[in-house]
Amino acid sequence: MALVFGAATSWGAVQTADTVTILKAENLSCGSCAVRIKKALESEPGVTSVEVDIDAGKVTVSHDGKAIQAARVASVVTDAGYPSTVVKTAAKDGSEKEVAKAGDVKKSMGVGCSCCNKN
Ligand SMILES: [Cu+2]
Repeated sequence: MALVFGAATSWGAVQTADTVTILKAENLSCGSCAVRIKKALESEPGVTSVEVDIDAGKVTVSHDGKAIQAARVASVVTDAGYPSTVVKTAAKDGSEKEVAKAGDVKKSMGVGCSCCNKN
């Protein structure tokens, strides 16, 4: 079990970030969107780091594949107001895992930040 630092989790348990999941998120257009997504994900047990690319609408999440699965990662971001689908989820050792399709992504328009909702 590897110790992974850099997580903004407060509960302090040891987590293994053995999985990287890439999401495509909609409605992502400014820095506060990125912060919102990071906060939502980092409060989930098992998530160790979150990278948000606003221009690409891409969210890269390192997480413990057992503690939280890709579909759950996508639904957390969706619930935060950014409808998301799993683009890819893979073990960090390079072996591909089956991509979990977040088939039940629900549209939650109008929940994003005010700057996004302007356009
Ligand atoms: Cu925004």
